[in-house]
Amino acid sequence: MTSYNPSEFGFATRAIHAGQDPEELTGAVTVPLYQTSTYAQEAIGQHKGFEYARTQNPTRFAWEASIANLEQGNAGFAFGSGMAAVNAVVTLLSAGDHIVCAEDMYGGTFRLFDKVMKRFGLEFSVVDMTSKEAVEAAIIPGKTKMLYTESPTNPMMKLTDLKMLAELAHHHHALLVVDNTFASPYFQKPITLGADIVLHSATKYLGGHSDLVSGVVIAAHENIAQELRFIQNAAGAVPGPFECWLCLRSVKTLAIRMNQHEANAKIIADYCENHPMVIATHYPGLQSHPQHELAKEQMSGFGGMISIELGTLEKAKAFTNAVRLFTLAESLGGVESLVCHPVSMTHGSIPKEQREKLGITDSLVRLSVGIENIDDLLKDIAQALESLH
Ligand code: P1T
Repeated sequence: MTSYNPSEFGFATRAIHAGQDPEELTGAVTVPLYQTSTYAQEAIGQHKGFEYARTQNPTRFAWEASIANLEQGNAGFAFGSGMAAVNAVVTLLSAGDHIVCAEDMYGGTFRLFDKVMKRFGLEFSVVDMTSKEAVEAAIIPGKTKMLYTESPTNPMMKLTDLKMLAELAHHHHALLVVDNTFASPYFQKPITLGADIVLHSATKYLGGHSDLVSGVVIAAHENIAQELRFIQNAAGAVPGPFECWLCLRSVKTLAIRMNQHEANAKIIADYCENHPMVIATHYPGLQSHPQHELAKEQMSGFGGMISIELGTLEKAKAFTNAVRLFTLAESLGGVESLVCHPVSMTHGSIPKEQREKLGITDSLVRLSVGIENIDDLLKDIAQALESLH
């Protein structure tokens, strides 16, 4: 396989070529879809390195090589969903180990930790990861084996200082895990900031077209890669080859899509911030964002996700009913714009007191800004906000 070194090739070039060399047998320019569960063996113990498709699939291997390259990691591992990816990462640990995790993250991740992993003896402290003091205070030396964060967070768009967290984690011989779903590797590369493991819900920007559910984990170092490879095969939560093929197809346009998501989101965030019906606009690209400076340092762009506070549940409902181009739906990161009501949709499993402390109120709505014509999106937001008077 050709090596696409990040010091030689830019992101958009690598997104198209890394892991996606023309196939040897026919020269097919697109990686073929190996829709097979098993492989013929010439004799007992003699085969081409492919035995069974949970363990080896050439389409999946191509996608894993592609995403490892884009995140500048050692190796990538694909999973059947983002949650399967999170699950695989926490099962690197053992009963009695302690994880310090962010208080503001996808509700499903919190649910997995709180309702499933605790039953298997993993212990969690949920803290404000924007505060070094809070993270330090939660670390139990010798017992804390992982710091787990999202940045930007879902849905409050908070950032965590990834370099700071990596230093803290490594000082305590713990791993730093970063869910990079919201930024995508185009705008943020946590491994270059010290993270040991990066993961994605590939359902979002990596897939990019709201037509697949998948997940991916990238290991920074070979020793973690070996453990993840073992878990991926032993627990078996692999995606089908078609999902991997779709991801390979989609990632080729990641750079151009992310640029457009961001260009549109910046305009909409500015518009919302200056609109009298919007009480607060959460977007790292706004100067008013409390971590705008950190965003400029650790990200190369601010992404396409915005949350807005509309004041009352009635107004949130009216807004989601009034928009015509923004479809009311869970998920994010597709080419089409979506609107979501986190309290009733994606963050219902976070206890009410914790939600309210974080600002995830009944009147918060989340926008996944798509790549439609910005004039149409702005008109849609404008008419929906006007309808709230
Ligand atoms: O849905 P799935 O592919 O299993 O991914 C889970 C997941 C993990 N991490 C983050 C940051 C996520 O946002 C998600 C899924 N989130 C949604 C479905 C949502 O609408 O927020």
